[in-house]
Amino acid sequence: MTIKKFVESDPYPWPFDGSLAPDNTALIIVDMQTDFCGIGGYVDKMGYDLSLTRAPIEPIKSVLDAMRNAGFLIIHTREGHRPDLSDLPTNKRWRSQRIGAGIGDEGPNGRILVRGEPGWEIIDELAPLSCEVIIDKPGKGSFYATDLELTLHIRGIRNLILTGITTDVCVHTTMRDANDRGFECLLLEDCCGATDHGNHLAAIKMIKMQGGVFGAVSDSKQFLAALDERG
Ligand code: C5J
Repeated sequence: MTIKKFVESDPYPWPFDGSLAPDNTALIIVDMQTDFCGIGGYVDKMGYDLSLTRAPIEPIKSVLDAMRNAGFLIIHTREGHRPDLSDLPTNKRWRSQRIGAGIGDEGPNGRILVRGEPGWEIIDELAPLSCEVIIDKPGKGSFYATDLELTLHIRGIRNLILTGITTDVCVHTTMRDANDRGFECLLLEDCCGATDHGNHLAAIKMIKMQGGVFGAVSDSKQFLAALDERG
């Protein structure tokens, strides 16, 4: 007999068929890097309120600890570019310079959004373990120009729990791309944050349209309660 497990979520109990287990589900933590939530990083230099992108740190940590203990696959992503900037589109660089946070330029945490620089590293609170997967991506989505899809298929993953920053940009792009590839997606809203709270709320609302057009939305408490149920 298969025991079905659902997370209380909106607009439907997730996953759709109740098949939720460590061998078919992964946690994705998107871009919890100093450049997006640390002092002197890319988001800080653009003048946004860091408390919005730091708010998900503790909720993510609680989900990360529980999923690590239960043996789920953990995936971290990092947005960033090669030191020679050969993978940085000219218009992306131009726009970032225009707003005072030029990608590739020197900042308080080294060169902004450049691989290997201190600002590009994942924050200590959520540091990956050596056994965990890290996906380096040059864009907003985690599938574009990466081996994420191959990694998920090899591990037999069908369900994705989405967390990280920012809700409306990299998390949303990743969720949309995952949904189009047939993955069953759940976004945990307190485990995400945006540079504008209105955009965070709008991004969450968009997911719930059309019966769950990109998947479903829940939070860390409901997710942890579902993990606890029946072990
Ligand atoms: C952005 C991201 N917002 N991680 N990146 O540029 O969402």
